[in-house]
Amino acid sequence: MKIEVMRFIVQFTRKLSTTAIKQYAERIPQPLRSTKSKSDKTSVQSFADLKRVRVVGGKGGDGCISFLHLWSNENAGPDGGDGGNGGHVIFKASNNAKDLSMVTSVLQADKGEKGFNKDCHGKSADHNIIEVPIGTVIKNSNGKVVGDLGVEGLMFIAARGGSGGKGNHFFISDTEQAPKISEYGAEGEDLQYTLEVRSMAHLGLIGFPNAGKSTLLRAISRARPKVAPYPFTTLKPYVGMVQYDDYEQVAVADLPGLIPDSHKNRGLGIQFLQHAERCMGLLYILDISLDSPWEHFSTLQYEMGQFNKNLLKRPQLIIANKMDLPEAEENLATFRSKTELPIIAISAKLGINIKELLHKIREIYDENKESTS
Ligand SMILES: Nc1nc2c(ncn2[C@@H]2O[C@H](COP(=O)(O)OP(=O)(O)OP(=O)(O)O)[C@@H](O)[C@H]2O)c(=O)[nH]1
Ligand SMILES: [Mg+2]
Repeated sequence: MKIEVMRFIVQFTRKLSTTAIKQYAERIPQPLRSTKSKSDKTSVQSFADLKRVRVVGGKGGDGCISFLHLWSNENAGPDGGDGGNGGHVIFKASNNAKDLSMVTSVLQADKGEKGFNKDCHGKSADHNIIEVPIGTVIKNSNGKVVGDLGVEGLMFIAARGGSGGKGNHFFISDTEQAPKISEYGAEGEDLQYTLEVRSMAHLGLIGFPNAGKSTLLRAISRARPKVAPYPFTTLKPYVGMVQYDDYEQVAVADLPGLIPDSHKNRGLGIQFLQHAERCMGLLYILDISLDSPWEHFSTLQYEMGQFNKNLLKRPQLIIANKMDLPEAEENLATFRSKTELPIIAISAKLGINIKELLHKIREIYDENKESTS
């Protein structure tokens, strides 16, 4: 009897644990509110995804001219040491770097030390290794891609340092026993590159100025882009992280506003559209309280398509913002009747329906994360 009871208990707990695991695997990840409050620092950092840099390799150290004099031998021969090599400038893909904001526009490596007497060679300079985000593409001054740092630890030598000059001991020959010549160290390379981060965020917010992109990013993450009731408040991209309770994080980018003819470089133009290209999916955000928001949506799509047809094939979601305003309900109903695409109605300012939006964002992320990794 006792054994039967035991067997029943074991079977019951086993069944319970498998259902618990199954339930956990099937459950929808819940978005989390950050436990940390927003930073109270005055400076707000934008996301630098493009940078033009000049790189200069270190100069090699000069060789030394010297003759050894000993008490027993006045002319003990030349003993000038070689100069050390100049350092290289190297870009290295690293998980520590999230964007290019820490990369300065001129990057220089140290000079090699000069040679000394008694055959002492100068010290070679250390290389200047600059950490850049994984997925940085390096283009030379002609716009040709010369490096693609897609894997952690991968390096690209951007500018070689000059080699150190030879000291006069090097020039001893049968005919010349006391050469009074040495080499200067070579100059390092001096080149220009453009660095581009291939992927900026998982999802990018696309919309006209004042649609509420920055307000939404502030509502869903700890990012602090400026919000103001005038157009073009945001001129640089900002990235915020949305956290979920299964430890996944989705990066959402607030991009500068788009206007008709952006693809012809009007407004912030091409530069803006390049930011959009670096996002896996696009969130079209519309001010639904304005007249005919469906026309705004088709203008946004037209601009994206004119710039790059592939952008239209990316995963997308329409967000109808400012649902708290009077005309919103009516406009939304008309918009829904005109399109079959899913529309999520929210109010970024009052925080209405944000949870549903975050679930939808997670769905898009889960469906497409393989394509980005
Ligand atoms: N009533 C209402 N106002 C909103 C809502 N969301 C944003 N706003 C207001 O709309 C104005 C513009 O918001 P922003 O977030 O700066 O808009 P943006 O799209 O980032 O604009 P740019 O950076 O200029 O492209 C601000 O005054 C916000 O307070 C909303 O859901 N309801
Ligand atoms: Mg903004």
